Amino acid sequence: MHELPAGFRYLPEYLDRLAQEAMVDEIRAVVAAAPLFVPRMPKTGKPMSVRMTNCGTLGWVTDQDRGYRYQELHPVTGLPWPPIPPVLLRLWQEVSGYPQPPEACLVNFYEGEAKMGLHQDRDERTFEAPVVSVSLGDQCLFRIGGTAHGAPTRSFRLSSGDVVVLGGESRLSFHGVDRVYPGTSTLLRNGGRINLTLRRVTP
Ligand code: MD3
Ligand code: FE
Repeated sequence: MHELPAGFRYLPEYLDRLAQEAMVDEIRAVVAAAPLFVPRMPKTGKPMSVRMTNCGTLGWVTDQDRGYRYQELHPVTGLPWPPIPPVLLRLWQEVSGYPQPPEACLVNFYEGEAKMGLHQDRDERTFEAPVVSVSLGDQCLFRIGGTAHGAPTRSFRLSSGDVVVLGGESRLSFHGVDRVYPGTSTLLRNGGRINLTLRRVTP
C-alpha cells in the first residue's frame, strides 16, 4: 500500500440512512427529467458500462464524434439539465471549502458488471476546486493512484453514504472503479450503485 495523495479526504458514513434515502429520491426526480444515457468513448464509439445523467448548469457527456466535454443540454432530450438539488448544494458548502457553488453534478449508475477504468478528471477549466463524490447503494472497489500514469495505486471499498473530497494534489490523480459488489446494500430497490460527483467547471 502507498500514501494517499495530499488533499484526499475520505468521510465514511457522512450521510445517514435517512439522508441517503432523501438523496435517492432527489436523484430519481433528476433521472425522470434527464434520462440516463449510454456514454460512448471518443473515436471508437465503444459504450461505457455505466449509464449517466447530470444536473446543474453544465453536464459532462461523451460521444464518438465530439468526445469528452461539458454542455448545457441533455444529449438525447436536448433540454437543459435539471438544477442541482439544494441538499447537494449544501453538502458542497459543508465539505468543499470552495467559495463558489458547483456547476455540474454527474450521476453515474452502475449495475451488473459496470466499472470505470483508471482515468483523470481533466475536462474542467479549473482544477482549483475539489471534486466531491457521494456513493449510494452497493459497495464498490475504488482505486486511486498518483498524478503520473503508472504510479502505484491503492484500493479500498466505498460504501453507501460515504463522501470523498478530492482536492489539492489528489484532484488530478488517476482513479477508477474496478467492480461493484452486488447485494451489499438495501438502499436501491433493484440494487446497483449510484455515484454523484459535484464539480466546478469554470474558474
Ligand atoms: C479522484 N467516478 O465520474 S468517484 C467520475 O465512483 C468518477 O463513479 C467514480 O471517477 C465513481 O469521473 C469515482 C470518486 C472520485 C471522483 C473524482 C475524482 C475520485 C476522484 C477526481 C480526482 C481524483
Ligand atoms: Fe473520475
